[in-house]
Formats: sequence, structure tokens, C-alpha cells
Amino acid sequence: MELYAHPFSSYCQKALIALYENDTPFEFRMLSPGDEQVAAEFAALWPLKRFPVLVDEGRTVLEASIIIEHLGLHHPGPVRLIPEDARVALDVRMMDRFFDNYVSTPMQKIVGDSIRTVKDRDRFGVAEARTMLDTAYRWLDDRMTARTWAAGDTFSLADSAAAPALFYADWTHPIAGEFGNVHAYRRRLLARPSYARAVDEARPYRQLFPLGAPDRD
Ligand SMILES: N[C@@H](CCC(=O)N[C@@H](CS)C(=O)NCC(=O)O)C(=O)O
Repeated sequence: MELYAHPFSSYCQKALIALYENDTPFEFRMLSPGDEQVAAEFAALWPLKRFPVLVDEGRTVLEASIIIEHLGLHHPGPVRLIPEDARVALDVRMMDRFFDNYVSTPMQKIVGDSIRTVKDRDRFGVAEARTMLDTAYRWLDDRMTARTWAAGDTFSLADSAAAPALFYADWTHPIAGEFGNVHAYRRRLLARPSYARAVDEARPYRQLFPLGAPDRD
């Protein structure tokens, strides 16, 4: 398998967690600026140019969640990120959508806006994104009161989405101190060996963070 990705990208880290959880072998096709060969392969695979993209025996798999579903179906390992019980899996997928849509998306909005020229900035959209993050943090804090992982006691797809989402969201729009359950959950995610590895591999690229990476994590 080949993964077109960059180590500092949040959605790539989401897919890498799944690969690292089961030590699944793959070739990292690094999307680094200046590597025109990889860039051309990637653009041919997916004209929308959103990463990660997985290629498995000629099949192109788009979207981090679907890559994780694909790995669970075609390359299962001891760690199952999608529970076999379909009812439990539904809760996992619901939380996966929560982290993508209501944490990662507003985080990306704020970060993306910061690299626009001043005249192209979207103040209204950024304010909306900050409000969405505050509401999402509050809801999640309540949800995590008695949980270790997002969908219960077992690490899952939802936690693979949560780890980079909360990692970068806290850098972008800090999680308020009152949300102790979210902070504790973020710490658990950072201590998970698969995510700790992804974070370590991305350390050399921290200067890419447009808002300035804080000196922690
Ligand atoms: N819905 C996609 C989102 C992927 C995504 O937004 N990736 C970012 C990197 S974290 C990207 O491709 N950015 C490049 C761009 O926006 O041009 C997924 O779940 O994989």
C-alpha cells in the first residue's frame, strides 16, 4: 500500500494512527514541496488534492475515515478501530463525524483564514468557527465525564479522528481550563503510542503552523 500524505497534516495523522496501531506495512509517499513526481501522482489520483490518499493494489481510497474503514476490512490486525457490533460501530462513526465536522473543520477554517491576505479574510466565518469550537468543547466535556475513549472503553476510529483534531484545535483556539475532561482526554490521546509516534514524526515541521506552534505537546 502507498499513502500519499504529509506528517504534519491532521487528517494524515488520523490515518497514520490506524496504520501504526496494527503495524500495517505501507510506503509513505511524502507530499513535500518541490517533489513534483509525487505531486503529479497525487493530482492524478485525486484532482481535489485533499490528503491523505491510500492506494491499495490499484484501488484509490479517499478520506481518512474511509481509509481506516478500508484497513479494517482488508488488512485487519489485533486492534479493531471499527467495532464488530454494528450498534457500537454506529456510535463510533457518529463521534468520528463530530470530530471531523465540528472540531477539525472550524479549526481548519481559522488556520486557513490566517494565511489569506488581509483583504481576503473572512471575519464573520472565523467568529462562527470560534463559537462552534467553544460549543463543541463544552458538549465534549460533558460527553467525556465517565469515558476513557470517545465511544467508551475501547480506542476506535473516533479517537483516531479526535487525536489530531483536538491537538491542533487547542493550538488554534485554546480549550478553556474549565473543560477538564477534554484536557484529560487530549492528554490520553497524546500518550497513545500510535499518536505519540505521529506527533514525534511531525515535530520537524512545526514551523509550518501559520499561527505559531506553542512550546508544548
Ligand atoms: N475530508 C478529508 C479532509 C482532508 C483534508 O482537509 N486534508 C488537508 C490536510 S490536513 C488538505 O488536504 N489540505 C490541502 C488543501 O486544503 O489544499 C478527509 O477526511 O480526509
